[in-house]
Amino acid sequence: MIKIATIAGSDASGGAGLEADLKTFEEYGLYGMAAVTLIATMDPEKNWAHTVFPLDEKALKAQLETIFKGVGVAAAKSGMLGTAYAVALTCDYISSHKIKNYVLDPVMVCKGNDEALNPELTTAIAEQLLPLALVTTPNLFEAGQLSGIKNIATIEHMQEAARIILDKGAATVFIKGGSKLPNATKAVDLLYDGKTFELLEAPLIKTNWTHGAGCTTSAAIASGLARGLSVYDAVALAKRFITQSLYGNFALNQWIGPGNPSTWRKETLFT
Ligand code: PXL
Repeated sequence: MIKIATIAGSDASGGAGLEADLKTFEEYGLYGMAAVTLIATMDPEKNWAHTVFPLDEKALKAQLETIFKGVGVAAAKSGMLGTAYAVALTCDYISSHKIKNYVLDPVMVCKGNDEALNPELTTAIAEQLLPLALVTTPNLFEAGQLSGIKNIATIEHMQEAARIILDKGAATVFIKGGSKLPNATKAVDLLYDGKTFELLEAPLIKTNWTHGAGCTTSAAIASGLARGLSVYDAVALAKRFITQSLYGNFALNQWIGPGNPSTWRKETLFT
């Protein structure tokens, strides 16, 4: 059995965070483990406002010890870290256990919330985790924060941001969410390894129910790497996987709706 881990927050509503990661690992036929960094809850009395409850440092370290020392993994990803000690511990365990297939999802916001959760963490993530990651998967907002290019509005802006993020030590960057560029007619994402820019295209799925799409994408890339795919092949397969997942989108309530990572399996079984 190929083992894989996520270091991420728990989304009590189940669509994003480590819940999305574990569902994705399962679809790839992997044995998934999770180190919980924080628990995110949403208040139905307050328009689904998010609250974040970080786990204490000792509890996070004990989970990382269980996973990386006690079991071992073929790949890992990190998502919402939320605290400076979660960034430092992630750096410590990924580097000391020499995890080559490490995917950094530099989560800074939840969908629907415009403000970065912890702006001071952006620097810590860039300095400590970017150089360790084989693939870094910012959305447009996060690519803007990491590169200093605000208002990424064109493919050229995405390319410029990717160049700057590579200069900061990333090995490969995959900027997601070209579907959010003004007047986008396709979901175009950008992969850059310092040599070539690859545009990955998929049909634009018009829905607001995309909660967890970023988490699912980075988990799928890590899963492909765990299975021995090249970076390009892992990213290309992840792009197909997230497109399929978004075809299966649905509403959880009036505020939020996720994709469905199992759509691919159902389509294979029932169509
Ligand atoms: O989608 C970003 C995200 C990541 N991780 C957790 C979350 C969210 C958004 O809600 O709750 C735990």
